[in-house]
Amino acid sequence: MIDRSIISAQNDALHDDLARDYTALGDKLSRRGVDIDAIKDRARRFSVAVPSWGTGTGGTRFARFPGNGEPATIFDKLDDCGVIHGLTRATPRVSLHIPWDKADPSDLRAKAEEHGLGFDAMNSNTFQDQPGQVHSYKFGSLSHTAPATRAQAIEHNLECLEIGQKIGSKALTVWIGDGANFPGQSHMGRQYERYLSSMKEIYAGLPDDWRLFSEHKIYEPAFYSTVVQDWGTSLMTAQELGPKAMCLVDLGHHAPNVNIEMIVSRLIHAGKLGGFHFNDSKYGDDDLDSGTIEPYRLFLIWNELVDAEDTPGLDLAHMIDQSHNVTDPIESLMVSAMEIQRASVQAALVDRAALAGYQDENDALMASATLRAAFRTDVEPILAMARLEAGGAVDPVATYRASGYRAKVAESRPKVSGAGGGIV
Ligand code: LRH
Ligand code: MN
Ligand code: MN
Repeated sequence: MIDRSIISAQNDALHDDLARDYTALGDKLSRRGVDIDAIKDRARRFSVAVPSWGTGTGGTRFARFPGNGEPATIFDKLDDCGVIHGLTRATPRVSLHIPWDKADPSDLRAKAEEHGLGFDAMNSNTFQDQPGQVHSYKFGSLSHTAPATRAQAIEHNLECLEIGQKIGSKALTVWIGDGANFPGQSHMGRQYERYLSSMKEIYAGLPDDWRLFSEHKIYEPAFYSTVVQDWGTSLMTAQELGPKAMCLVDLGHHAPNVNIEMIVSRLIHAGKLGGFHFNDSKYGDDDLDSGTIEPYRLFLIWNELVDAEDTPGLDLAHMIDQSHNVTDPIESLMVSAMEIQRASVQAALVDRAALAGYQDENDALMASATLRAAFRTDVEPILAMARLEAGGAVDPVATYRASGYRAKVAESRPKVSGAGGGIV
């Protein structure tokens, strides 16, 4: 993929400066009673899954402007995921979307193993019609009024479980676009009951060691009401389904200004937080690169996760869910993985004993300053050292650019035109 010698040459050039920066930061942290090597080990243990669909250039409903050397198949996508993990050492798993990524499971497994990758949650797709599909999802899928359409959508989810079991996945994420565009279009109560009974059938097919994630989203494609519109409905669903059902929080699926870290805290309290789709947003489900718009919010979410990390049974599936319209997706995914990792490491620097003291004393100013002291710490030397020691690149983007990977794969991958297209 990317020649080891290119990674080494790039790393060698940066090594001395990094070693100096790491020592200086270590001194600074030790004055705060923090052992930098322990934090670095935490950075090394961090991982987040890459969405297969994020490796291609995304689009809007207006247009898609593809880049050169875009992955044409799931195997190309897995090659790109291999590059992302090879350089960042932080993304050892890939999340697949079916039927977009449908292929012989043994071939999928072999290709993933070639890159030392595994598979995270499977994602079903009943928000689009596929060629040859008998029943349309135009008016819904798992909550459709017609039993035959619901049966088809259930069957698709069961097929995802089947494929997932063959490739070593342990979770299924269900997100549906079902809802209504107009008041009165659907009976909101009956529609939810139909959804729930479909989910019960999927849950019944779930292997014992699997989990079922329900992903909420406030709106889009339905613009008046959505069946699983918020964490309330998602939690209710997970509670009704049983212990293997959990909630998945996609950061972009909330109204602007919603306090997502508080949702995280509540779901942890309920024992129902299952995982994340990380991304960032300014207005809605923008699917922008993680940490590019509201890095403090990302930190605050991680602050809740670090605070609760010893909670019995808390086992989170961290995944990215982004759409890259104007950047090279490999670069965006690498930077995003590192930004999520950065937030997790910064959150580990919060002086929790001091914070608890300030909270108990109602010292709002010092409590908030304690969080910001951790957020303001430049942990880049820790992340870079963790990457270096794990065999990755000190500067993944510079190394990737120096490798000429995109131009090389463009020689064998088919050219795609953006004319007329727009999706995810
Ligand atoms: C819906 C969503 C969901 C889908 C993905 C493509 O907006 O976040 O996770 O599977 O986008
Ligand atoms: Mn998502
Ligand atoms: Mn989304």
